[in-house]
Amino acid sequence: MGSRSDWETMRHAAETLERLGIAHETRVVSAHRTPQRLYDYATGAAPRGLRAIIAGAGGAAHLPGMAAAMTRLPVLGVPVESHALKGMDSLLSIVQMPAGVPVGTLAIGRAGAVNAALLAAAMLATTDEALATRLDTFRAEQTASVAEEPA
Ligand code: RP5
Repeated sequence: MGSRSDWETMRHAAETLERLGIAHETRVVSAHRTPQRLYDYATGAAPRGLRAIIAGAGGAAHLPGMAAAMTRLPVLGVPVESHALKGMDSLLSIVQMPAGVPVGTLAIGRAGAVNAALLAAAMLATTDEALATRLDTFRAEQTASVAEEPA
């Protein structure tokens, strides 16, 4: 994530990965304030054995796109809700990548953070049967938890 202030949103991605038993790490890496840290993180991600990157940022949210430019790993971008523009700035900054360097962009805020984790899980599950089973269980439990009446 681009800032510690993004954690309130991005913790939902971490919690979802935790629930699915997916090993992960959480880091603050700012495209603007710590560009060398971003370079080191993105270029080192694949050699270290990471399989995907979930990048959350707000405002002029360059983090996901810059990370994607420096790694062949799939990058999932989460637009963090900003105060001034409610995350529309974050969303448009992340989603409008020019052809050639994709960022899989999720919804603004908590829903995007949760779904980034679930999408990463779905990708990893294509080559991990145990994870596929855990993901199926998660989906079944979610379905079972939906009430038929509002109250
Ligand atoms: C972005 O600027 C971060 O991703 C964060 O969403 C936003 C504000 O950062 P702080 O000023 O709260 O550190 O780079």
